[in-house]
Amino acid sequence: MSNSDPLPLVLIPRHIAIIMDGNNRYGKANDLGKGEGHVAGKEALDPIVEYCLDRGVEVLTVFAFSSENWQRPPNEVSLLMRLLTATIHEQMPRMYKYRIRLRFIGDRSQLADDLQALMIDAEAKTAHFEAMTLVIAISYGGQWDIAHAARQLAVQVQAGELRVEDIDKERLAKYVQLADAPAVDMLIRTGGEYRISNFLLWQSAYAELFFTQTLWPNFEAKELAAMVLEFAQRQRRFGKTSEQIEI
Ligand code: M2E
Repeated sequence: MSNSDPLPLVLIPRHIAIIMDGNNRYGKANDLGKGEGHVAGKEALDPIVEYCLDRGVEVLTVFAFSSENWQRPPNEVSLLMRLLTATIHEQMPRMYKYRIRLRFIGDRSQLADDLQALMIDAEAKTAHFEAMTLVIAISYGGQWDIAHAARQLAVQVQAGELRVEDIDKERLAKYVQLADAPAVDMLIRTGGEYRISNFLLWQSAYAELFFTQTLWPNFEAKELAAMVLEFAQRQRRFGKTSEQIEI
């Protein structure tokens, strides 16, 4: 089967998550100025979104800024914040064109008020779109996500609305970010490191993992297509014992 042949829908990942690593190394390798690697990285997402739309992927989640990224040099943090803001503005016409719902996950309380307002506005304006959901993780950490969910259950216990004995993984699952989305099927990391780096810990419990040396600005839809084919082959092997995905 070639990379571009259609796959049966059961073999298409419903949710792809990407750790877009390698922007700074790309900048150094290409003699770009400080931070310019992130500018290059900004361009790489569009063809990936188009591939996912074309293939019927329901949710694409990208790690734009982690909880840990706050510890980067202040100049880089402020550049990333400006780039995030500019990118959201720039992406809006594409969201309308392709009818993509834009959502954000992460600890918004740490973000500037104008960025928070922009995020709310972008979500509201695209909430009715159904072609695909693009999720941008900003100030996100998987441990924050789980702690934040636990805290909401604790509030219910404290209010006498929930008994401790009724807390289980199904109950907690309703309060993590993206509780209403399918679980992550494929977790991809570019840039050559073999870590999950506190990304969607809960949501990726059963995800197939993919790592590539390719630096994020060089990551192309054809490499993603090859990974999706590999995903389908892994599912098929697994499928030998599973009636549900036997085709
Ligand atoms: C992104 C943000 O490193 C980041 C710089 C800004 C762009 N970027 C990478 C993103 O992840 C917002 C939207 Cl709407 C799309 C992509």
